[in-house]
Amino acid sequence: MAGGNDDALRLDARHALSTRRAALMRMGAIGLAAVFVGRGVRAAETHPGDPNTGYHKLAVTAKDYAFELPRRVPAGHTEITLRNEGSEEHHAMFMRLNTGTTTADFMRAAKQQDIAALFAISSSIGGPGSVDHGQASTVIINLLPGAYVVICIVPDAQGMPHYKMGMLAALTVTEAAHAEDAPAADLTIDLVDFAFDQLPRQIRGGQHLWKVLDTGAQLHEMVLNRLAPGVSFEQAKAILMAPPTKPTAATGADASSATAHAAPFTAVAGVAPMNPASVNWAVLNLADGDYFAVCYVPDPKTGRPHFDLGMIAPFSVTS
Ligand SMILES: [Cu+2]
Repeated sequence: MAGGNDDALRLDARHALSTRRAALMRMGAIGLAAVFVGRGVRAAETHPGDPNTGYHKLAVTAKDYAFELPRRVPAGHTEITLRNEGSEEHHAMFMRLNTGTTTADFMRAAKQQDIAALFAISSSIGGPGSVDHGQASTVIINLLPGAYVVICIVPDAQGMPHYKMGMLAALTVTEAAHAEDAPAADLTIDLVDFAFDQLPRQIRGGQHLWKVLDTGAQLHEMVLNRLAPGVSFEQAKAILMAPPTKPTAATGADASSATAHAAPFTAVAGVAPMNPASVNWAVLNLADGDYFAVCYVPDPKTGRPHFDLGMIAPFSVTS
């Protein structure tokens, strides 16, 4: 890529990203333990058809700003697909309510400024990871009976987490009606503080089933971004690492104009932020290309996103 285009690309993307990153840093400063930075500008892309793993299916649709999903599902290993029909990036985090916590308690806690209020009464078992507009992500999770609320904590350009704008939906998981075995994974990835352990640099194209475990002490996610042709991992990393720009009245306009340009990378699959000891199986159908895995969850101590601490890694897919 020519130097001029390169600079323009970096500048455009940085505006969009740094706005959300700046929002994250502000939230970190007021004690939010788990909200994380927004990311890449979007690009329309087709997504692969429904995977067919043979597991019970749960379809979730994300819009700006709402979820559509059934109110009740049976327990057991479940293939959960999130389709993003919104314009912003979204994920579906499955928050399992603690014993004694009601959905009404959760909805009240969601009105508090600090997301820590949610983690005091529930924990995330993961879910389909963040994807951009037009993309779909699929995971298999062993759903235990109980009360859940599905939320999106990706922030908008002003730093408002989407769950505060309507992206939260109650779900009841009823006693098991089906009891399949756990899926057989072709790869196991540990989310540790702060790395993607055992993520290979080279992956064969096509269908994959990755077992993803949070073996760390913090909340972690794995977002798989596909780099646009001609964009390098180093460029993408530089965009993410760029220091936040000062929020100004013009920043919002800059961010939206930047999205009119080609995206340097697109979120195509992954697993949502999950509490330690959670297990998700990511159902993947990867086209050839260059990718990177990233975790945007902030470290509660420093407020720095995990990718700043090492949780970002490139890989390539070739058939
Ligand atoms: Cu992380």
